[in-house]
Amino acid sequence: MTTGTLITVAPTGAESAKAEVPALPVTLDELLLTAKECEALGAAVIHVHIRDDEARPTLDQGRLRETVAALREGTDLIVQLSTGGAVTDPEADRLAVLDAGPDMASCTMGTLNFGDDVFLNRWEFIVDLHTRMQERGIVPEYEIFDLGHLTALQRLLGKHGLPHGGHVHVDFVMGVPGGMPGTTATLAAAHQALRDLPEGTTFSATGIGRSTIPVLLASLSAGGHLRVGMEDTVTYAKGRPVESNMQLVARAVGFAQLAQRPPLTTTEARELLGVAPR
Ligand code: KMH
Ligand code: ZN
Repeated sequence: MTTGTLITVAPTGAESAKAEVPALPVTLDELLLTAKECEALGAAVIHVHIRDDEARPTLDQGRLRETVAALREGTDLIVQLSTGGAVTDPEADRLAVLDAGPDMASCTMGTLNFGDDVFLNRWEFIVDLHTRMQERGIVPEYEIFDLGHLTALQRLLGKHGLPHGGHVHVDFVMGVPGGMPGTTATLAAAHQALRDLPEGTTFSATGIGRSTIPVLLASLSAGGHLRVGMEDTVTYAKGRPVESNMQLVARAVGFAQLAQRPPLTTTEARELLGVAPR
């Protein structure tokens, strides 16, 4: 049954520089304001990367804890921390992200070329992330950058069991140079491949850069959910930089309403994803 639309905002990421994208939220105050405004517009989940005082990506444990606490205090959003971090982050720091106690965390299902870099996700590291999240009651979002990552997920669940909460939710991250392209045909193939995963598995999708709108439309039409934000998209339209994450969330909400699949509330999103109520 097609339900409303889960909208995740990914406001910051690790790839864009504040100097080049001044609207990027990099301080805790900027992140919190963005979170509150995106929640008011219809976002239910926030996918969080944090920055240091020089606006560089960091996985500093104190900052992560402070960020989780501030988002919980100031919003009802489901707080999803990135364990992907930046391509330069060591595995130990990425695993330690879970110590900050988020509601959810990302878990990328394989290694891929990432532009000129390599985003390393060894099998043992994926297993560590998955099993630690099971032990700690953190709900994973499995990040799928390529179709083979779905096969890896099938293997992971077969060997190590369902995630905490029992529900499987994946996010198709499309259009990364080195990953699957952000096209309707590829989204349809990825959607088809979900039949090999547990019944009831849900998906979101996000398209990097100019694949943003095709992926958004394809996901809505296939019964999927949406991730939007400046982690993935810094150009709103040809020649027009994104002004804020709110602009991207507002556009996603508009498309979801047109599709007669209005945004899920945070309570509905918790039910869908198997995240415990606050
Ligand atoms: N920044 C990328 C290297 C995630 O957040 O889990 C990884 C990424 C995926 O963004
Ligand atoms: Zn991310």
